Amino acid sequence: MNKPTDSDHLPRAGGLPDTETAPPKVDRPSLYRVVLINDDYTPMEFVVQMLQKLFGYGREKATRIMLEVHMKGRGVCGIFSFEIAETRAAQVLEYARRYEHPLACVVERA
Ligand code: TYC
Repeated sequence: MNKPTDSDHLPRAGGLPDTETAPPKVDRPSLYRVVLINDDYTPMEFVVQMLQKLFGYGREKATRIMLEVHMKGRGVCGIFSFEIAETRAAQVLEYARRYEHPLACVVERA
C-alpha cells in the first residue's frame, strides 16, 4: 500500500485506481537473439534439420530461416531469455561440430 498523500481526496485520472494508471515497477527480462551465420560449406539440409531438431520448427519455417541466412548472410533463429539463448547457441555449435560442419551462430541483445 502507498503512503497517503495530500491529494488522496482528489479524483484520480479517469477514476481508475493508482494500480491501473501507474507504470509497472517490475523490469521485464531482457531478450536475446540467436543468430545463424552463413558459410559456404554447411549443407542446406543439415541446417534445416538442425533448426527442426533444436528449435522445434516445422520443415517450412526451418527452410525459410535457412534460406534467409543463406541469402542475406545471417538470420534470427529465435528470441529468448539470456540463459535459453546461450544454451541454444551452444547446442547449435555442439551439434554442428559433432557432424564436422563449420556452422556458426552468435547471441545478440534483442
Ligand atoms: N550457404 C550454405 C550452402 O550453400 C547453406 C547454409 C545456410 C549454411 C545457413 C549455413 O547458417 C547457414 N550450402
